[in-house]
Amino acid sequence: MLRFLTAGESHGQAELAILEGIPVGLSVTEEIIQKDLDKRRGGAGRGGRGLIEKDKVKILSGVRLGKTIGSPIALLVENSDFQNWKVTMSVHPPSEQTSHLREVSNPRPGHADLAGALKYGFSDIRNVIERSSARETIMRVAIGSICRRFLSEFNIQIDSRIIRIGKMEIPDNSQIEEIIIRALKKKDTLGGVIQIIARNVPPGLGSYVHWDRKLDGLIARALMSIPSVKAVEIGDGITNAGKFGSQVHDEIYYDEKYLRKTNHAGGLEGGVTNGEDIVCRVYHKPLSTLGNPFNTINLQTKKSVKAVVERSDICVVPRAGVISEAMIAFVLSDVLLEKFGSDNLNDIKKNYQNYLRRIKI
Ligand code: EPS
Repeated sequence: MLRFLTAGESHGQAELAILEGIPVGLSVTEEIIQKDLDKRRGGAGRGGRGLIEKDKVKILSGVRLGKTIGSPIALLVENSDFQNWKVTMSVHPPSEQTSHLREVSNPRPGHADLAGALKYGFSDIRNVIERSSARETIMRVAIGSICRRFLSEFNIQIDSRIIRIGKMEIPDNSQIEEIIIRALKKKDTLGGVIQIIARNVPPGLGSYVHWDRKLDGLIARALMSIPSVKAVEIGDGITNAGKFGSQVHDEIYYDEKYLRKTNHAGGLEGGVTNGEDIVCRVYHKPLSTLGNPFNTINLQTKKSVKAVVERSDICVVPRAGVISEAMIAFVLSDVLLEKFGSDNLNDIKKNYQNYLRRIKI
């Protein structure tokens, strides 16, 4: 139903996206998208790039007089840093003046550098770094913002909170900066865990009938595709694996609608929403650009060298919640459109209300 593509290199002219499948009649403004982009931009653990970029979004198509018109929505965020990288990121072959540009040949363990260079046959890892950069997530957040706007028409809300930075449990956000500064002083990086919750999700989204329509699988794929995410948990999936069934399943009762006493399943049973909140956790690995770089192999000489030290962040966790929220917003919008129709917002709302009446919630 819904699909998007992004384009853009981290230091290229711009980040771009095309989103197709949002129904007619949804109010969308640059201001709404900008609020989410601003959440992604700043915060503790951000490297130098955060000071350079403003991440201002432009809507180029698909919206007329503040409302969607059914055609693809094109979004653009220009990279301010392109001005500083213009020569490096030129689309023209290097002239004599630019031929001194140094190739990146020392891949960072943990990054896409080596695997990407081998896959495409690059001698210059810069070609990999530019596209594998987490800067691409700017467009996911912009897309997610539109999807979130759509979901809010059905009163579905998505938010997130940090559970852990490194090994430290984070009850509130007050210690985050201190933990990250400690890592920075050690020239090291940190990962962590973020919990995302989608509230007021109706039962019956997704499907149990085939593997590629199961909503837990679709959510896991979407979250896993976020740079630095190495594990995804739905509900209490990880701890549940070590418990008895009697400690894990969520008893059903009825109070004008079907409800559960607990929500260990994280709102999903058999790949279908059950009406409880969808609860997921994403596990981010520590970033792989290390101030004290690891040993690696130079692509040209095959000799042992230190990995390249690129400008990078220390920890993405403080600002990454909005990226996971965006990916969940996209997936939920897609399955909602699949179930209730896809062209016109008012038609979809009527179908939705009929469904709620039928299942009496
Ligand atoms: C990012 C932009 C990047 C990094 C970061 C995310 O900018 P630069 O490479 O110019 O510093 O700050 O990307 C990574 C940490 C990574 O590993 O790719 C952004 O705008 O989010």
